[in-house]
Amino acid sequence: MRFPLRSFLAVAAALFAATASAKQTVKIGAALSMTGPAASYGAQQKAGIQAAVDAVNKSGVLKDIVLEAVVEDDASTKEQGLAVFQRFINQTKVSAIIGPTLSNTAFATDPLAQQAKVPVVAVSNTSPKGITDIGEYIWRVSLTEGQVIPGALKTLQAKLGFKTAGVLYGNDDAFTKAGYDVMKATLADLKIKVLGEQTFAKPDRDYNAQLTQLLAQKPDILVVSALIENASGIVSQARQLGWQGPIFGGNGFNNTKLMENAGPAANGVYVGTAWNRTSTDEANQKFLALMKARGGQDPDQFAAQAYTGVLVVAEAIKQAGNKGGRDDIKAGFAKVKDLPTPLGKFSFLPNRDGDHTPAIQVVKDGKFQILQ
Ligand code: 1QQ
Repeated sequence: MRFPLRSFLAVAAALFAATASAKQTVKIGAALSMTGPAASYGAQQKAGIQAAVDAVNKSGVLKDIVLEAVVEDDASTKEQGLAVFQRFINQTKVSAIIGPTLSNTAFATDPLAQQAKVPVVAVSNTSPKGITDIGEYIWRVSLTEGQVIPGALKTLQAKLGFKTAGVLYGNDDAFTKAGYDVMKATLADLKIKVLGEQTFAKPDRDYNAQLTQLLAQKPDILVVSALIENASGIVSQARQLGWQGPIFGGNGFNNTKLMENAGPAANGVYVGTAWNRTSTDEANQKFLALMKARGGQDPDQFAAQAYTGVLVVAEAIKQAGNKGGRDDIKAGFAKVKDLPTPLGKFSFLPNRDGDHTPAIQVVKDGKFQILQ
């Protein structure tokens, strides 16, 4: 029997259409601080997420699934974070949410996602308690202050030999307070005497009164829990007051804005970090090369963690048998094991927090350098 060309073309076109329509878009909502006090973390996170989405789509690892990142500004506030989560859950109908940037916002938003059964991947929340405790839909890539600070302070004490400390922290933010709790407990464990403690709030820009009080006690080290805008002001003003000693900062300091704002005053700042930028692991080298090729600012820990968040969602989809529904992704997270990422081989702990090796960095010659 002769098969007319016209029928052949019709069948081919139908087949093509079927294949083309088999492509399925999986939306990931990214609630990031693009404005407000956490905006410079958000900029890094957005760059990391977009790079990862493009890399995953280009790799073809998810076969017919195409990832799409929908980025919305949580404005560094609980109120805006809640509005964004509501939109993601009910209107954009995302399969998973990455964010929000601040722990302070996550405590308000994540219960909403938990209730709606939408999986969340925290990529920058480091408050040790309470985040993944919200429920089984809440997972976290970012190491907590409890996973980073004790080891970092111990190593630094052995290196620098400090015996006393002055402590300064923000008392109006869930993360800065939680970081302070970890710092205080660690200093006590290491028998480092706290000579004074001072506080500030996010809108503050003048820390001279608190710093003058602390420096008058002549501590060996200044220990600070702050978000980036406060952190860089504190560092500048401490140096202006003549402080030449070490400053140890919590996770809020892990942002390139520190050197941009504080300039040479940032030299001698030490921070525990979840990202070892000098790692020669293939996944890290690929990340660095990709970010460089895309241009824009030099990536920092926040970019690396956000990039990793997307890789983890992609791996969960793969582990779920290439299915991108909300419950598929949640079930897939439990199967992520030793995934190669810029942060190292990544797995989740049974409590859904992340598990990989941290590092310590110091600002030297105006740059973050990994302490060997
Ligand atoms: C938190 C943090 C901030 C410093 C990062 C955005 O770690 O809010 O948990």
